[in-house]
Amino acid sequence: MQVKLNVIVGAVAAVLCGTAMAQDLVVKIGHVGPTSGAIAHLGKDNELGARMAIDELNAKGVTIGGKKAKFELLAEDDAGDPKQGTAAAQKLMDSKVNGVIGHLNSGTSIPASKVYSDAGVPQISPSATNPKFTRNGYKTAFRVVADDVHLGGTLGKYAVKELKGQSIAVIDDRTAYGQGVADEFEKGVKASGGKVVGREFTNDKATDFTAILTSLKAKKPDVVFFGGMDAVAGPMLRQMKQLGIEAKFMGGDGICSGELPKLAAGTMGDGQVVCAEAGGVEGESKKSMEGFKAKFKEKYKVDVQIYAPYVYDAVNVMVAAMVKAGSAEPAKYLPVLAKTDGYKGVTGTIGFDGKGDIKNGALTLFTYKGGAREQIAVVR
Ligand code: ABU
Repeated sequence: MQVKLNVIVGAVAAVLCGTAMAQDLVVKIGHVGPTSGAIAHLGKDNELGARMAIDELNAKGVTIGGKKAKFELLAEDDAGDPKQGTAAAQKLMDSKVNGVIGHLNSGTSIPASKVYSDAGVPQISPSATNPKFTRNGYKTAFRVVADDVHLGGTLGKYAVKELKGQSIAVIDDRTAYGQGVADEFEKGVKASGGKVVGREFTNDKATDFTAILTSLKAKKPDVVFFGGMDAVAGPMLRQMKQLGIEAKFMGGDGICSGELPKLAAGTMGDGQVVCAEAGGVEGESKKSMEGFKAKFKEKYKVDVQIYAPYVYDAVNVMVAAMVKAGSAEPAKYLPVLAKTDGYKGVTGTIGFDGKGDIKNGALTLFTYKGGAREQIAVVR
């Protein structure tokens, strides 16, 4: 009799369990960044930020519209290349992802945003700062960082007012980000009464800057601003040292990585480099950011480069909108995501304006001492 009862209880449990499993909701989150190429260290940093968020959400257990959600990460590599970025976006659309976090670069995020918009799938970039990303009228494009108008303008003002730059040189890598942030920097310098003595450009794969640095050296710059990424900034710093250019070196978030001192091969002077992260790390968010970095290091045995915390927040903001909407269907949670306001993330408080930009975006200025990044100030 007892044996019979056990069999029945077991069978009922199995049916119930099977029913529950059948009711689980699989939520696919796409992630795209350059996990190959010169800035693969940044792309991998981003991907790990997404994995961390997904692992935690699955461990915690999240219910969306009464169903237990199981989150899956579909990670794609765009190598920082606009064409590969668009192909990766299309691949994610074919895989029917519920939302996308990425891309890392403005040059890939902007063309990919059309693909996501056409499919009606929300995209949150953790790092694309070119203003155009949210100016194409696509309701699906969001970012959790301040843009280059803020970034470049603030750094331009800082170069004149704080670093007391008298003759400022500007170089950019001709990417959507690099050229855009350098243009905004130049405007910021001029608006603050400073003088730009030279403007040169390179590209995002260049390794030899002798010609442009030699040309700028003749203009005796006391500040050199570079619009581009750390993989180019590092060798540029090395060659500045070889050519005897003692100027301060500035850049936006793209150079503000943990890897920069290694890429510059120890040629950076203490306090020589000033860069800015496109988020505000102060007060409560400083503590949560530090907590995130410690957790990240413990889990992955590597330090955060730049954007992993922004990716982590972007995933969580997207999932919070799904929970609130009671649906992971893009058309249903998109209007809720657009109304995000007051979300407390590890990078600060996140809310979106009508364009999909972060409200009250802040910047954190850093320098490097002894090969380590050191915070200078938070600017709103
Ligand atoms: N924001 C710097 C790196 C990413 C980009 O905007 O291209």
